[in-house]
Parts: sequence; structure tokens; C-alpha cells
Amino acid sequence: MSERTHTTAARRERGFLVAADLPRMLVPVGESVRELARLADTAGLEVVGEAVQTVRRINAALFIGHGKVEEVRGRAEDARADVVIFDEPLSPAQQRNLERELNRKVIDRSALILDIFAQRARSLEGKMQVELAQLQYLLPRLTRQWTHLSRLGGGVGTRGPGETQLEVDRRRVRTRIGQLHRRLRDVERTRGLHRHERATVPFPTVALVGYTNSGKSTLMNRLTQAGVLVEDRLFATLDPTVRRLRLPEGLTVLLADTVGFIHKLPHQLVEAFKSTLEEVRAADLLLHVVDVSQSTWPEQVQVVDSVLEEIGAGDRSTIHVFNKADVLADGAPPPPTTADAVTISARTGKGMGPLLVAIETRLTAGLERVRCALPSGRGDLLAWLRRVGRVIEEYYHDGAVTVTALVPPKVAGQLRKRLPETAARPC
Ligand SMILES: Nc1nc2c(ncn2[C@@H]2O[C@H](COP(=O)(O)OP(=O)(O)OP(=O)(O)O)[C@@H](O)[C@H]2O)c(=O)[nH]1
Ligand SMILES: [Mg+2]
Repeated sequence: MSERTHTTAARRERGFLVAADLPRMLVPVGESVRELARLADTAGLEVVGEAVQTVRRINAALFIGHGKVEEVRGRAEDARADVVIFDEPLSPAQQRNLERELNRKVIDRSALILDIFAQRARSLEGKMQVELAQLQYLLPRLTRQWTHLSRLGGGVGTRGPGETQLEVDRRRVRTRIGQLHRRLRDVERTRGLHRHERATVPFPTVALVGYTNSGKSTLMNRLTQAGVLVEDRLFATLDPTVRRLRLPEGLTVLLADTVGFIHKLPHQLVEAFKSTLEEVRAADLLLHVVDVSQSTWPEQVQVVDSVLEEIGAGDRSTIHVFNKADVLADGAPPPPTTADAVTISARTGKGMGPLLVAIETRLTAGLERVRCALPSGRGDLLAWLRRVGRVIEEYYHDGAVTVTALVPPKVAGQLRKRLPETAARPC
């Protein structure tokens, strides 16, 4: 490696942040910029300055006003910024115009998030999903200018799906998109099969969802010793992990940890991660983990709810899990105490008992507990019980099997009719 490349690699790219204070913003602009700075840091950039403009009407060509562009150019110049990062999504034309006006690389929050995902993707499926999202994002931006700029050398926002990809024409990008779609469909099919196999095992699925960094993986590890990577960084988890968890009254569930959400998550990513998020859509229960040490947790809850809506999981049964109760911030609204919520600290273990009880109560609501001895050769009855209820225990003895299960009252009635001699009984 030459001396020069070595120096370039050691130096962090310098990023200058720009945000617009728009009417009716869900998250206050100050909080949004703080989050953007965290995203920039996570992506490996050094934040060297920021500018906020109150915008009443978006400038179609430049997003922010002409005067503000001038100011940003001067300040970015002084701060020796390599890249200017906008908090709002920029259209391809705005991005091009701004690059010309500011005389340096310009990216938006979406590009930054895509870049972080690209750095974090580990599994083959995750890598393909991120590449697909990046190409979808890149396609309308593939102009001579972009190609030229990206050739100037790597760095955040240009960590495309391979430098050479940026030089190929749109047709080849489209071909690659088609290829990725097909490969992902294959992976999805295999995964669908696995899920089907799992569905024949009568374990309900509980999925951890929530804002990024809210503590989903910490909770997963606390409950199942799964050993999932936990980091005080955004998007530590991309690939789903599923583990068994036994609840206090004996019900076994599958607990799934998956990718976190964020404000203004690029729709290309949500689209590309739909198969991963199938774990969420197919879950019997969602544990929505909320970081109550953030003063904006109510807004974060809204963001998560809208992404859930977008992926078709808006109607899932949900328990709100208010996490990080050990570090409640001054000024942060206290977590509400409702029947649908549990306050915990995944770090200290506080609230785990009540959380497990809440999960079990929700999953068994309206079910009756029965125990019955099934005569040998009646595997069909066992299969039926597994299908219609939740089998907690199977005890094999002398060829017969004694089953404890949670079933709807109607099923309990049918069972008593079908097996009067073994006295299927509530217990
Ligand atoms: N103080 C405190 N910190 C916590 C608690 N739970 C998690 N954390 C910390 O919060 C940070 C993020 O935790 P993770 O478990 O990685 O969060 P996550 O929701 O899985 O995040 P992503 O995978 O990035 O979406 C880590 O530094 C954890 O140690 C808690 O109850 N109290
Ligand atoms: Mg995680």
C-alpha cells in the first residue's frame, strides 16, 4: 500500500450537516440533527459543523434557499468538509444542483443509512437486500456527474455496491436489480419453507420490534442467552435471530430479534427488507421495545408504528415494553402504566418477571388448559391438538401420551366428547 493511500484511509471523511425546520415535523429539528450526527458518526464520518434553516416553502432546485446555500458553501469550505449531508431526502436533481453549487459531494440521510447498512450487512441475504436498496436508490441518480464524482474515491455515500457498478449504464444496473430480485425470492422461498416447518411445531412467535438502539438485542440476550451483538450504535442488528423461550406457566414461544427502525427510513430499504421483516408480520405477538431514556420516545413510538403499518404488521397484537427505566432522563415523559405496557430495564433485569407473565397472559387469553391421555395409535389427535391449540407438555408412557395443552373452549368441549373415557379435564 502506498504512503498516500495509507494516509487517506486513516483520515476520517469530514461531514457538514444541513437540516431544514419544516412545518409539521414529527421530530423537532434539533433532535433530528442530533440523530443525523449519530448516523454520520456510525458511518465513520467526523462531523465538522451544522446549519439549520427554517423552511416554509421548499426550493425545488436546491431544497434550501439560495442565500443559505451560499452560507453553507462558506462554512463547509472553512470547516474543510468533504461531504455535505442533508437531513431530508433530496431529489436526484436537487442533489446534482447542490453538488455543483457547494462544490463538494452532497448526500442525504437515506444515502447515509444505506451506507451504514452496507457496512453492517453480514449474511448473504442481508448483503443482497442492501445492494438491492442501494441500486434502487442509485438508479435515478446515475448520471455522468455522479459517476465522475464517485470515481473521485470511495467514502461515505459512495460506498456503492462496488465502485465499478457506478460506471456501468442504467441497463446493467436494472439487470442486476432483476437478478437480485430473483435470488432474494429463492432465499425467501427457502425461508418460507423453514417457517412452514416451524409452524408445524406449535410454538407461537413473539417478535421484538422498535426504534434502533432501543435495547431489543439486550432484551433478547437477557431472556434467551442468545449472545446477539449489542452495541451503543445504530443498526447493530440486521439479520434476524430466533430462539426458544419458556414462559413461567410452561408455554414455549419462539422469540425473534430483528432490524431496528428509524425516522425517515429509506423506503428502498423497507422494500428490500420485507422478507426479513416477514418474521414481524407473521408473529403472534409483537414486543415493541421503547427507549424511555430518550425525551423523544413518544415520537419514536409513532415512527415505529408507521413502519409497522408500511410492512403490513400494523394490526398485530402488541405489548409496549418501556426499556432503560434505569436511566430515565430529566424532562422525558414517564412511561405510561397501562395494561398493554410493561416497564423494564434489559440491562439490570428489572421487570423481567412481569414481562414474561404479560407475554404468556396475552398469548393464552381465552384459552382453557386441559390435560388428557391419548391412547396409542391416536397420533391424529395429537396433531389436531397441535394445530388448534398450544401444546405445553407431552409425556410418553407405555405407548400412550399424556398431553397438557391450552385450547379454545370449543376445542376443550370437542375433546371431552371424543375422549370421554380419558376424561380430558381442565387443570
Ligand atoms: N441503561 C440501559 N442501557 C441499555 C438497556 N438496554 C439496552 N441498553 C443499551 O442500549 C444500547 C443498544 O442496545 P441494543 O440491544 O444493541 O439495541 P437494539 O435495539 O438491538 O439496537 P439495533 O440492533 O441497533 O436496532 C447498548 O449500549 C445497550 O447496552 C437498559 O435497560 N438500560
Ligand atoms: Mg439489535
